[in-house]
Amino acid sequence: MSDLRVLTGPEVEQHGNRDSCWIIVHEHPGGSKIILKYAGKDATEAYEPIHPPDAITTNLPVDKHLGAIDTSTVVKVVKEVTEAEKQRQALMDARPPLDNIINMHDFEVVAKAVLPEKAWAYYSSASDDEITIRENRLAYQRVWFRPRILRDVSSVDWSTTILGQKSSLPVYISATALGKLGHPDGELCLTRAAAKQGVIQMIATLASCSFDDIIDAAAPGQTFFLQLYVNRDREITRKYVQHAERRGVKGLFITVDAPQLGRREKDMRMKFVDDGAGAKVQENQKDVKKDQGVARAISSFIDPSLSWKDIPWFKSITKMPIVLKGIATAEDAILAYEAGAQGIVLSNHGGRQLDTARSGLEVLLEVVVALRQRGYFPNPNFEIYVDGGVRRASDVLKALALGAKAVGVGRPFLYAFCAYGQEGVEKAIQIFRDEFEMNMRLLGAKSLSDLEPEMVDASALTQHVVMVPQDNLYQNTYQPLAVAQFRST
Ligand code: PPY
Repeated sequence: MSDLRVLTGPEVEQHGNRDSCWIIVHEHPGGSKIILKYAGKDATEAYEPIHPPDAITTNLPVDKHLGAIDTSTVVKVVKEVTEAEKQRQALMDARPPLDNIINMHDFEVVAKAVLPEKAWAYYSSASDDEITIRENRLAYQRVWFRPRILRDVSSVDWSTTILGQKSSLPVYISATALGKLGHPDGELCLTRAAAKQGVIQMIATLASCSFDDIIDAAAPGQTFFLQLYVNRDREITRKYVQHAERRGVKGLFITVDAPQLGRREKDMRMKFVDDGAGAKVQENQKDVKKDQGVARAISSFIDPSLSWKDIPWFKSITKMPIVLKGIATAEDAILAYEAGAQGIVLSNHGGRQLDTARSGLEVLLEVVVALRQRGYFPNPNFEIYVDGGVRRASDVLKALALGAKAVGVGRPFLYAFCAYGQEGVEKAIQIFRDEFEMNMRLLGAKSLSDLEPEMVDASALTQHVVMVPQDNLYQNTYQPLAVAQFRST
């Protein structure tokens, strides 16, 4: 780069059109329309949340870098502060104090209020009619406890290992993308909190912070897993995986439920607002790229041809344990075991992929039966994880009683840092701890190894329509539970 010349703002402005388009930011897969929107201008602010800092140096050939910019000559695009933005800032200032946050739902309420509309739409959205995302919660409510008593629960221990790595909780921070849409420090909030609390973080391929920035921020000995989207260009994937291994990542979680990204309509509608009327989603293939929301616009690198035949290749390029993330049937759980995976995540991608796919918790029932029948379960070298809809330690205990080794939690930690930064994530983990202590005592489990299928009644789990008589007491007399309160503005 040193022999490149220094450009000036006016010089860049000359190239603000389709024929000659230069932009300033610290092959664009999101299509040309978004580039043209910033043609001849400083695009850094829009660029940063959705591209890790090394995206350009990694992906753009050196001869395509035009040069360094003399920033004193650049006219900043003055961003208009909208009413919505002012209101959002006011709500941010009036957030409930962190001490008043007592459960995961509270984080979500605050995040919804303080996040920019686009970020909330991207994070909270799920596919199609959002039936699966709701089912992820409901599934836990169809499982009831069968608690045991008189077991001397004066001390209870909820620590465990996940893929052989120590974890202070049977919970890991699952991968969520684009963290800087919601907080300037992005995923580093998770890294710092995880270090303090002894929790494992799964780094997302599409994190806003670069992989190296995250690892560089780690405490000595801190454990990470890597979530992998497999690139059409396998060389890029090979380098990425091997780099992660060299930097000490302890498990490779290959996402297998996203050959194409689900249609998340909340996210897609945001694009309408931003790009003006007339944009039509998927009216024809050409339109798709530019009007499909934050997520789909940047997903074209993901390889839809990924298949079981690729698993031996992954095993040949890394010694990290391989876990397939996004298994949804007993049939595929068996194939994963037989392919030599060291684990599976029963997941529907937070309800963001195939709508009306079943909850991971429900899938767990058939997976355990099928693996057991073949002598594949229990097996210390093959672990089953579940994610989606977990909001309470009681949810985790249900999954563990039914055979899971640990659960992944994504959105709650994301919302915690969007609302309160690193401290929010630490508080979220502390809430889980408090809930584990109480629930394990009440369930009669001194340690996680005491959990067994007999401690839950999951007989209604596979029944998707459960008749419940109307409860007049609940509907007419009960006082609804309160949520965290904002201070008056
Ligand atoms: C998701 O949004 O569900 C993801 O897994 C992350 C993502 C983000 C953008 C493109 C593809 C996937």
